[in-house]
Amino acid sequence: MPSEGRRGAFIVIEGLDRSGKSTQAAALVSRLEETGVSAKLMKFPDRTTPIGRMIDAYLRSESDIDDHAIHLLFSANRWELASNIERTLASGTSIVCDRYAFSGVAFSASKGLPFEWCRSPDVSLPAPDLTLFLDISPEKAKERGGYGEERYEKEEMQRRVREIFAAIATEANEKESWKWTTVDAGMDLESVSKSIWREVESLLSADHGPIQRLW
Ligand code: T5A
Ligand code: NA
Repeated sequence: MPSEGRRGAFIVIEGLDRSGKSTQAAALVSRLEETGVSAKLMKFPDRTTPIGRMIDAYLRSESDIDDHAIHLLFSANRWELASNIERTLASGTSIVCDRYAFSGVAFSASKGLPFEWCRSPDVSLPAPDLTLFLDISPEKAKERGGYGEERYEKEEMQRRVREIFAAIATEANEKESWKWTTVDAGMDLESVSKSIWREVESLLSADHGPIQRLW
């Protein structure tokens, strides 16, 4: 349990489409609360804001937006909630965040935009203390209902996204302050939850120090 005055932990859950991020993020928030750790669920894109509504229309193919412009909107959607993230952590509440800037880079870079260009708008956003990357093969993800409804849910795109996530993982692990852990998301729900909880427990017992910045 966190000691008095300690900031909350910033935990990001990343992964391919249908890897079980939303399921696991909600389960993790419940488990934290049961353990007596105050926790809040966040999600990107947050489709409820004015920027989020533009992103939602784009993802559902109701509008066409230039690749660069939609990338900046995804980033702007994180920036409009960045101070909220900082306030929440400072108040001692932990955040479990369903997707973050890593998705932003992985999806836009897989469309052919330069990797460094993709990273730049997210520079100096709060960095997570732990990123749990739910890894699943595109074949297995496809077996989990609903695949193919939205713009990026195509096997070839998901394959490229997975490769870029692997490159991001290698780089993230070189930075000691923000840990990246790959979780086998092809297992049953309970087993995935257990792997996640093991990582989170060791994070909670450590001292977080000040909030780091991307990248
Ligand atoms: N994007 C996002 C960008 O391009 N740039 C950005 O900056 C950001 C933030 C929408 C898209 O936006 C892109 C990436 C995405 O393509 P989204 O709203 O998060 O992002 O939507 P999805 O990722 O498509 O969300 P999904 O719902 O598809 O995936 P989840 O959350 O990974 O999966 P979940 O938990 O909903 O589970 C999917 C199904 O699988 C089952 C569930 O019950 C559900 O039916 N399931 C399992 N089945 C068997 N075994 C398990 N272990 C299971 N876990 C879950
Ligand atoms: Na989701």
